[in-house]
Amino acid sequence: MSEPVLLTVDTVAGYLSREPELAAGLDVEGGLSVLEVGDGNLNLVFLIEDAAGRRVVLKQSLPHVRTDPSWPMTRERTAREVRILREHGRVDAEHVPALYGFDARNYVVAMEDLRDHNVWRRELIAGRVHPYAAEALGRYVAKVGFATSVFGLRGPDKRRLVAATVNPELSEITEDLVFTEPYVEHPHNVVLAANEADVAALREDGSLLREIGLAKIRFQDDAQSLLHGDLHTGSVLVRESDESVRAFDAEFGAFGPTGFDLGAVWANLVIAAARAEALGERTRAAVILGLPEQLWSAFEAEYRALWPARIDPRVFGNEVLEGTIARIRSDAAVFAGAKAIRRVVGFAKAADIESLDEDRREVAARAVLRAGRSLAVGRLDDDAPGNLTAHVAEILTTARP
Ligand code: SR1
Ligand code: MG
Repeated sequence: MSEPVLLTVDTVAGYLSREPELAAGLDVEGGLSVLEVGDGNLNLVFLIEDAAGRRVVLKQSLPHVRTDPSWPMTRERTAREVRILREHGRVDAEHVPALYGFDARNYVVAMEDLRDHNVWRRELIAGRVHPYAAEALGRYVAKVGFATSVFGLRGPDKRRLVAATVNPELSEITEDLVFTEPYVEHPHNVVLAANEADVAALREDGSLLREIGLAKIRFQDDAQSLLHGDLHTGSVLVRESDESVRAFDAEFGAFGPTGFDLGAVWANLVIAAARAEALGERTRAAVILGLPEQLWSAFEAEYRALWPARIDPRVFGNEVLEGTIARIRSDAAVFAGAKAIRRVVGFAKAADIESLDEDRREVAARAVLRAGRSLAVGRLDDDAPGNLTAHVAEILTTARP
């Protein structure tokens, strides 16, 4: 058996000639234009167009972290992403890219070209908020969260799906990067000298460490629903003309607590708001800070609307719905806190903060760390997203340069 090929811009056309089922109807022989646009931490991404303007995307995993070749990474993650795409697409095709095919030998997935969309994080950085995306993501998380939970799957079906979607290596990365490394000395952690005291304060905060430790256990133990697993604003594509919103890059997907995906969106909106505040764009910061509430409201409304279709209403009465919603709300807040803090302290920082000049970066980083703490711990007193947002807003404005 030959080694898997590693695609380049120059070899994509030949590869598609040999793998016509991945070409998704493109006329390969008539000539292709190929661009490599991967800008995440892990993969190659090729945008391909034929002479007639038909398009497809190929995504191929590298055997290591793209931004750190000394860090090996299982290529099986592509098969796992394909499985998530398939499951999520079955439930909510509107909010994920269409899947065209998968070459398991070479770890290449063919999917819908969404170049007429933009990455939400880049848009937020450029000052374009796309507020409709929060509500769309709330509905997406509710639909897949419900359909892949015990409310949407019979016990044996759910257990089979849990077994088929385990993602040990990438889940461990999340365990380490989100819940452990920011709280210990680790070479992945880099902050401005001026923020070192802020990080030290977090590490001495017993209440925060308790919540982060317990949240890590929930992430590890709880198989509530099939998560996207990395739903930050860089994993979301938006198109203003028809308010299209797509979650992509689900290679970290696995079963976990439903609130984890909501928390990822929430954290990255706090980060975007901290950037806007640091730049003195207060109105925009306020608009962005209002989005987690819209995310939550859309999630809750959709989840409640799906409730009558649940499996086994004999046992799952309305009080179970209330308990489940309360649990997801509380989880979303602590995961938001953890995910906000990790993007400032550890590996894979947020461009929203990193692209600021040093003075503003210091202020924004401090604000995000304090906001993250407030989300993780403050929710114990009051986990209403609106009230938590008010606390976060206060923290961001107090930290103004
Ligand atoms: C080595 S992967 C680093 C990070 O990039 C992804 O976006 C995930 O968030 C992961 O933690
Ligand atoms: Mg990614």
